[in-house]
Amino acid sequence: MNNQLDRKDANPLVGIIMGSTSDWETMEHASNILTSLGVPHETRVVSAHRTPDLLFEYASSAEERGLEVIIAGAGGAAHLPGMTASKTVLPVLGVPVESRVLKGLDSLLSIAQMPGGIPVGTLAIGRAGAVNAALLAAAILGTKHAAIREALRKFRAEQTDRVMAQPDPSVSAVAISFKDSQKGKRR
Ligand code: RP5
Repeated sequence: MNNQLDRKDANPLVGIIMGSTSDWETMEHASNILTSLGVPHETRVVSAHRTPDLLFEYASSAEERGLEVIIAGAGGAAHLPGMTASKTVLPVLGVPVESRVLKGLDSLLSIAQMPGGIPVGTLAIGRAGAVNAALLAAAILGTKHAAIREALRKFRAEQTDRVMAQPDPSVSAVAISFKDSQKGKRR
């Protein structure tokens, strides 16, 4: 297990919470993106079902602690994002973690189907959702923090450049399979 769990930058603007340490495999992608954009954040396990009092305390104190966005990832009966949203007016972005039995469809529906009045911005299931939650958090913060807005602009430009630099998919496919074949040989 990665020891980045329970990380805390000075003056974090984003809180990344998740229902279990088993969610880290997915949620670390959100943390990595925020780190690459220079967004101070904290990460920790807060479970809606196993630590409900901690969840209430975390969500209700988030604003006064200086957080501006919360990213909440959970799987299965994924109540963490919705319950967090019910205790704060900060924007809450929900990441449905892929569950073993239902492949994350349960997580997705649990997070997306909020009653009118308490919104959770729901992202895609799994890694793409975690990445996009971080990018969306940066976009929200970017309306106020110019440095984050510019970091996001740079990220997007570099992403475009990478695609434009390799327009021929057959060349990339050959390069990838060559890399894979070399990996085996080095071991
Ligand atoms: C949810 O139950 C967590 O968010 C996690 O995705 C899922 C399974 O948790 P563990 O049994 O792996 O702790 O609350």
